[in-house]
Amino acid sequence: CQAAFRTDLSVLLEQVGGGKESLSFMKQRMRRLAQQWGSAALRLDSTLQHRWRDQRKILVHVGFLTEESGDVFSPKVLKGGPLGEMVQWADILTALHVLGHNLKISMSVKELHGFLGVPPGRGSCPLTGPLPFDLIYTDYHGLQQMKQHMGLSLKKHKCHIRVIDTFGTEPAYNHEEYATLHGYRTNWGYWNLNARQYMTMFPHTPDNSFMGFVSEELNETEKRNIQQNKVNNMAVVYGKEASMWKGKEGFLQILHRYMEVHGTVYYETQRPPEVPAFVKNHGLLPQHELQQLLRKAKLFIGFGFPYEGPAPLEAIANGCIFLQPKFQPPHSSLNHEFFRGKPTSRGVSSQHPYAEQYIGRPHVMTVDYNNSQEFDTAIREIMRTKVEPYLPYEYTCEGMLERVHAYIQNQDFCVPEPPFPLGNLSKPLASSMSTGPLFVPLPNTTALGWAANVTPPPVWPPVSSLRLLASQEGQSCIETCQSARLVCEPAHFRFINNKEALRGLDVQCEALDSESNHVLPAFSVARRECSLQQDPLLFSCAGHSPRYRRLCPCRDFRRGQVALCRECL
Ligand code: U2F
Repeated sequence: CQAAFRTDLSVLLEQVGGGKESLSFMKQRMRRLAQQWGSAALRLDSTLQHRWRDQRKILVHVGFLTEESGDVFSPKVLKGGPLGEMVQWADILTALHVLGHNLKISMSVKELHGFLGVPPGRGSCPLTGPLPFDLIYTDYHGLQQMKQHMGLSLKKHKCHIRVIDTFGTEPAYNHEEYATLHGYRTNWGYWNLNARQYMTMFPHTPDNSFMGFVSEELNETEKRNIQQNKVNNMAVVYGKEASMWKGKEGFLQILHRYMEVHGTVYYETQRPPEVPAFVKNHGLLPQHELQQLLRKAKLFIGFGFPYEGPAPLEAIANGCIFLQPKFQPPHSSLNHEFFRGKPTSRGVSSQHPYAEQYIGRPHVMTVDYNNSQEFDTAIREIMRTKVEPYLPYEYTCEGMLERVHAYIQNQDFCVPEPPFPLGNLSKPLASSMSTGPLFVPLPNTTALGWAANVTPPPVWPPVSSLRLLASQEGQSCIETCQSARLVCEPAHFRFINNKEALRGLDVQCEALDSESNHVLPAFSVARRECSLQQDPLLFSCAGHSPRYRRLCPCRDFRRGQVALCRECL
């Protein structure tokens, strides 16, 4: 079947059902953004020139909202608890619906059974027939539930699964045996998926796929009005739960010297003691009222928690400057309670690294809060600076639709990706080496060694986007690619895991072996040793080691849409 764009959300709203606060929150959000989704759908349809898109049968099983997982989120929706996850699930459901797929939604284990065709009362019976879905979007809780109820057949069907995973899962943690042997075992990892099956909230882990969410978009008139009505000395504090304000009196005092301070902190009967009397606390607001407050405010200020939430993007989209603390050293699962047990060692360099690295000044200021002089100067600078509302394309509805469309049509983890046959690579590589030892643009697929009469399996992202670089010692491929204004592309590792790539980089190997280690392929300059990767599950952009320079498969990306290469659409 062909998937046709949908601009009406009523069927989706019905499917989501009701009752719980979390579902009402999601539905309210869907209704509020419905028009924005509709017009984005029409624009994307015309950009894609009404091209054929396969309609997929998709199951969305939201594990963390099931009673069986304890559902600790729903009761806190109106009490300052996390809403980021619900924002994202609401947007994923909407994107899949708008793209025209055949969608089933499950929020309980019973519904999950029903959709998978597991007979009632035979909970742990393996699913015998074919999987009735092309794709299943779930989370770590849902994955656990599917394992319990599908038994061994999960293994057979797991290539169809996508795991929504806010903070990301690095390959070393995902590989069960490797994680167990090398100390990467955590509460969540070890599912042996292709790491691109994990989908994150921000594009922070290129080993995973970037799913994201959307933020409110403004038209030119709204933007102008906002700029005219900005109150230069009005600040809103980021933090809807009183605990996020604990120990921040000093900063709040400095801030209050210059600005009127507003908050949206949940409270039951009286002002929480953490919130000083000079703060105008509005209590937790419904999303649209928060947007109105942000439209007036000049500054949205974070005090370090929550990490990587949606709110700073909403503030910047409404013309605020976001001020946040730098973390030196970065916070990670190795040094911070919040990240402990999460399947990643990624370091978070500030409260919101995406805002810091992808947006930056003048919309975002990241400063050392331990230096009160620096903090003070930043506030005064913010009051003087004029900014326009700004929303990166990848966080618009059109951007999210474009990305999810590209994943659905092109990512296929069910066909095995063979190691790339080594053919006559040396010629084109050797000739392009003259452009510099560390930068080798690779040629097209035929030149890469496929015989002329063999149709190569579809390669996505296309090989044309690949640029091979060597890292410095101790550097990861994430950093290496970033420093060349490229992004690490794990799907391209299989093209550079070979002798020819080493030769292309002019590496002298006295010994060449192959091992299972998440920093490979790589070479040691001191020992003149080169090692290739033996286990494709361990290909990792994140890995680094002081002893090795890594071979890095970087790729280009579209402006404002880092998930997609220039020729990816
Ligand atoms: C993040 O979760 P949070 O829910 O704490 O993230 P926030 O950035 O605070 O905001 C989520 C939404 O809450 C809304 C706001 C955002 O879209 O519009 N909101 C509101 O409706 N009313 C208010 O008064 C204030 C905010 C992150 F998303 C999660 O993945 C993490 O688990 C969590 C912890 O790091 O942080």
